[in-house]
Amino acid sequence: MNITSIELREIRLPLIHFFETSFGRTTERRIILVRVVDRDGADGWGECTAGEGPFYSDEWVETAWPTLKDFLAPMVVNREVEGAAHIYDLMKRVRGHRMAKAAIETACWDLEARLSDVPLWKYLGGVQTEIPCGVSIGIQNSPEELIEKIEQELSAGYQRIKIKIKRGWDLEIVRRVRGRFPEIRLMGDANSAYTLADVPLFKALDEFKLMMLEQPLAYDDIFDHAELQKQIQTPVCLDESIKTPADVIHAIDLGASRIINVKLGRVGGHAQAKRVEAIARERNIPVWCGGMLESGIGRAHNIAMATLAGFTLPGDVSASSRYWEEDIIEPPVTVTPNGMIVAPSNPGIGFEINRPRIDQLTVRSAQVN
Ligand code: OSB
Ligand code: MG
Repeated sequence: MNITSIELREIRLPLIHFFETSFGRTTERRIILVRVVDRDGADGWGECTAGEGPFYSDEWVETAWPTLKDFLAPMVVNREVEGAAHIYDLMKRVRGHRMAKAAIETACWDLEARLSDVPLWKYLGGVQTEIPCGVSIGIQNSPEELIEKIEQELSAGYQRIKIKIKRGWDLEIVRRVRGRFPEIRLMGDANSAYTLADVPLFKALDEFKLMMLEQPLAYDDIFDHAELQKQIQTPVCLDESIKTPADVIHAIDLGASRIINVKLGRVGGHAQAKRVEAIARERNIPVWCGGMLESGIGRAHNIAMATLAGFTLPGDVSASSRYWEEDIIEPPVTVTPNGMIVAPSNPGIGFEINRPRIDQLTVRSAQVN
């Protein structure tokens, strides 16, 4: 593989409905897209999952853009490498910035799979021809609106409901939702809103038989989560804290995470995600694919990753129509009436890139040769 040029774009894409977590509300996405081109003009696409501000992670759009343009893309362009599996290592001298790295790395996998004429999910070693889907429902303006949203998603077929929790939107909300839906697969995601001083709250939540509690404590913590897990029945699932394969080993061995949320951007791309999945699978820890309100390109990469054998639980990857008036891929991602996404059969990410739409949405672009 020899990438001769890397094209960056930032697009703006308004969400159909705002998305609110314990760290804030998003109404419009700013998304960096990466297109890698080889010397024969073949291309591949990736998406940077960095958000609009440094809240979910320290990486955000305005750190990712110059890091991609001035450091990462120049490390990859015009270098002869064995293949996409080695791209992450080319960028090793840059510390952190995994979401930016993943944008380039995943684009290279798309290119390589396309050139091999194989769907990316198969190329990565995926084994599941369809993946089970859940939804992540943000904090709403009222409990009634939340209940209504859950009803909608259940009737669309989604297999698991995740609700966001924060101080003041936790125990009573869960009690209400559980009262209305006694049997559903339900979980809560705190996005680091709490500390170990809140153990009594988590003990009280045990009664509601949540599938898991996602990232209750600090975004960079593993140790305290192990302490919390000793004191509650509900399985703890780490999201923000898992950035490297070593983090997964530490979290599992400490008893801090009985389930793991894998996000392609957070761990630095497909090669790292494969390592994370393998480590968890060897230790019988189920994983699932998290979401970052991705456009179709990131969504397609998530689908490919989620076909790996260890992804046994429904993830946060759902239909394009839940997010966008019109996606940037064709066809948009759809979900079957029983809550599955069928892995695509076309080469690479398996969806067409809607170039005119991307051009229309672009607010800045750059090219590295
Ligand atoms: O914590 O999983 C999270 C979105 C943005 C940042 C963090 C998270 C999320 C989600 C949304 O939960 C998942 C999705 O629908 O893409
Ligand atoms: Mg989360």
